[in-house]
Amino acid sequence: MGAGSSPEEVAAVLREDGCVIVAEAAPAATMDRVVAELEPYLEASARGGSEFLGRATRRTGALVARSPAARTLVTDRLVLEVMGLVLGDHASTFQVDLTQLIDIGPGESAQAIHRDHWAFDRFPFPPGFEAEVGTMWAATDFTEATGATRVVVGSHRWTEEPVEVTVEETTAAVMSKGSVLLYTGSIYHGGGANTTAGTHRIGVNVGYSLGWLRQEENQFLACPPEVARTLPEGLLRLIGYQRGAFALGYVDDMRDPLDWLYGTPGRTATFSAYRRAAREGLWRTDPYAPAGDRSG
Ligand SMILES: O=C(O)CCC(=O)C(=O)O
Ligand SMILES: [Fe+2]
Repeated sequence: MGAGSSPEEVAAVLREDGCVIVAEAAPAATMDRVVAELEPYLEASARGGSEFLGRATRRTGALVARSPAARTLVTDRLVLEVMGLVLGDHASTFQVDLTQLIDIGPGESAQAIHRDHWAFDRFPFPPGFEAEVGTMWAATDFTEATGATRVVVGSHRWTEEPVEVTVEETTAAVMSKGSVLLYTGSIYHGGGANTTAGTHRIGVNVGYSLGWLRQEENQFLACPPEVARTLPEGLLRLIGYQRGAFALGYVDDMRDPLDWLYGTPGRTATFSAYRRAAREGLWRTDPYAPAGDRSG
């Protein structure tokens, strides 16, 4: 779909197919900045220690703390509006689940085909109930040869879990740099094989999940309080500095993590006020305003 598509249009395809590509949703220059900012970390990252993680693949995380350019992807307006439709429709909040730059190097074999929501101890989420949605931003052109992510379109509807899904059943999510693939936690997919002699496939993987689930990447350690205090309110809420549901994740005297972060008194007493603050706060690009500065 084109970058001018509405969130409703993108969400409809995502619900129908389990995945959707939004072409050139970010400028190529943004992708170059992300890679440049993360290059030292990527250099220092070991290759994967298992077949699943990829022995010619390097992964580096903590993107919110390490890369200001990556923050623009994490908070991309279209992506967040789509998440609001496909996750926020059946939960009080959604959150960042993980952030990872994935560099599939030449000679890498295809990753085992899997469902990302297996991470939740293989809890059998009912078909149609999405716990997680991943995004994969192309930081290089994604081609069949470089190892574009492979998906089984429609497999989010499968009620039986087959013993194995083969790469032959998948389609490559071919896309140009700056494009983004959105895919549900329930769709069968995997990183592709890189059959080139010297071309790396680099993707920025940002996952989102329901606010009441444990995050895969621990955002509080990946982005500690001193870094968190430099971030806008919306991004803070996304990485988990808010209650994930009315009663989940409060601090001391039932304060919101944001109030703990800024040393301000708690203020949200009712469920509806909590929910309104969470929904409106997601869009705030300025620092968190302490209690009393706005009506809650
Ligand atoms: O790198 C990719 O294209 C996909 C990676 C993936 O699906 C995973 O690591 O869970
Ligand atoms: Fe995956």
